[in-house]
Amino acid sequence: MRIFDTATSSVRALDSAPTARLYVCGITPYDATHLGHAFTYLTYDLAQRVLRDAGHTVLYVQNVTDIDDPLLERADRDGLDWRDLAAREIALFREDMTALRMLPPDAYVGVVEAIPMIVDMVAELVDRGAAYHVDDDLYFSIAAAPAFGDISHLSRAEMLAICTERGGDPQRAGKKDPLDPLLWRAQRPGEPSWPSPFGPGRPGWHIECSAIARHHLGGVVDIQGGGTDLSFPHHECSAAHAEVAAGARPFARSYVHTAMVSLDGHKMSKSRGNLEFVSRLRRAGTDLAALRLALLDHRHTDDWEWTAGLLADAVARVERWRAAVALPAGPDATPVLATVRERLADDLDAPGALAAVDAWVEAALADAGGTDAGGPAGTSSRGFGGAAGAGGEAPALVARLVDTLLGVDLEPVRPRGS
Ligand code: 5CA
Ligand code: ZN
Repeated sequence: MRIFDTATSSVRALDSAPTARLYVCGITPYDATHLGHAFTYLTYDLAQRVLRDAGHTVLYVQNVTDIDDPLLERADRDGLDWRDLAAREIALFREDMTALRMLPPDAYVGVVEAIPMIVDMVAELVDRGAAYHVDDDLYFSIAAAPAFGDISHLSRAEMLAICTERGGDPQRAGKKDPLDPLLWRAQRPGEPSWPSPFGPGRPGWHIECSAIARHHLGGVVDIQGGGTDLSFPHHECSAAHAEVAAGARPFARSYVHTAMVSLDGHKMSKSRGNLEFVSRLRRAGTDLAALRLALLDHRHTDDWEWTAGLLADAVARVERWRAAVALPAGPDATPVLATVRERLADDLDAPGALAAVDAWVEAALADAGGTDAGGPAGTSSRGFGGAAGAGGEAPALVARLVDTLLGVDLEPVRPRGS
């Protein structure tokens, strides 16, 4: 499998070791899952499917930022306990991911439960001389990380501008370098805190991912994933923490960043409020196989804009797919299986994979409209139970490959309550 790596700006082969390690940055649970989140998690769901199909064991870890400024601010605004807000949004996220048939991570780890391992890692960075105090807060010195900047390749001016936008504090007095990120934030009045050798407080953002990835995956991760908005400063800083603590590079072999989904001309974001929620679409009775197809019809490397028209098109598409796999027979499906595998292995070209299924569906429907729905004798299809790919076996093979490789269930939609 080949995938686009931000650090080298190139499509690279993933390491072909038997076990593939994926670390994907999870949500900050202060609001519901929107389609941008869903598109990001779909990227790694597909990566997992392709790797498993190729025979790899996949170890997939995702965090959840269940303590951070935006969560405390929202809880305060809405008069909620931050723990209740996080628990509610995490439960909704998990329902949304299940409804979209995302393969779950092997470990889904909250920051609160990970505080001991985070404290250990901060202590290591202190021991290595990579941390310093500003008042009672602890900062990481990027000067200790010679490779800092090698993932996102931004100019210093760009880094400074983006850092302010994405939770950094370059203007704070007393820092050695304005870009130095916070490792441990000393307790402020009214804020939750945990005890530590550096005083009561809570972790900075980036160290959570370094510590959780190291604890649950060990060694070098194959893919560090998230949206493009995480490449800087988040992934740059968490890789720097991990590399300095380990005294070895790299933290990840590939840094994979999913492009942004927008709505009304702007990146869909909780802070801006231009959102389409998975849960709203679910409540509206949306066909979730169609929703998944609508997301799949975009490359993970291209930004795109959500519109209701995309969903309508996907509904029409999935209806044709369902009609075709319900036929008693169809054209040989083994080439479709080969093409879908080949397209997905090529930097997760999901739209290319969908086009291959479309071609089979149209041929099957055209054949069914004619006289002879049969085909030549089947050939065996690796990994799909030795199912023959042609004639009467073909529709079942297509349904299975669409289910397994694309995660789209083509069972007829049953009316609610039955
Ligand atoms: N908790 C941190 C990561 S440690 C965080 O960024 N949380 S988040 O809730 O803001 O985002 C969760 C994931 O969704 C991130 O990978 C982010 O890059 C991705 N994401 C957010 N908005 C969009 C969007 N509009 N399009 C695509 N992906 C998005
Ligand atoms: Zn993260």
